[in-house]
Amino acid sequence: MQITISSTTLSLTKGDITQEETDAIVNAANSRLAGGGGVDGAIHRAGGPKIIEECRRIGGCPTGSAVITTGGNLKAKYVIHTVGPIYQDGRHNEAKLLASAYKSCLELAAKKVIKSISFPSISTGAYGYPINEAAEIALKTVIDFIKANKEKLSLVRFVLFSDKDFEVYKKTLEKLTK
Ligand code: AR6
Repeated sequence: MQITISSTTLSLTKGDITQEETDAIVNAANSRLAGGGGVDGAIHRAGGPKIIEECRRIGGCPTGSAVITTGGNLKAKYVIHTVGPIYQDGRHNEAKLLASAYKSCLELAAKKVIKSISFPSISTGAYGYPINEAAEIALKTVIDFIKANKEKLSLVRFVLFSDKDFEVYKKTLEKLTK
């Protein structure tokens, strides 16, 4: 599924983010940038040791922020590492921190003149964020950024790992844009 907003294409796809050919892919990292399971593990396995070496030099990333490294052996030139919130009960600033994670990635991309970027569904795996709520925050944040920063990005992709996650994002995007 794809739509165009102020000359930026926003697309949703099911797949493996490590295979993306956008300028940058986003990693759902932890605040120590230490690597881990899920999409983080997949990106480091596919991208090779250069990425973790740069992560070690950077040292860490607070929740809701983002940092950038090489894409190593990936097709993407860069990996933008962000840290989403660990979901507790929804009353610990989770929504704001999740929006901030997406926004920080988009701002960093714009600053680096990155034209295309792929996101996974941040915080909805090991960090336990309910996917319906997370999808709405993710898509709203991206749409607001695109509208406020015309011409900066040509393509924003969400790469969802399961049919179920894809369906949730698709329904949410339809609801937000109808
Ligand atoms: N491509 C796209 N999406 C993927 C891939 C992939 N190759 N692999 C998994 N996903 P998670 P989090 C999906 O747990 O919740 C790590 O250990 C997955 O199905 O990767 O932000 C870090 O080091 C889910 O929908 O990230 C942190 O400690 C989504 O990516 C912690 O997990 C996010 O799940 C971060 O947890």
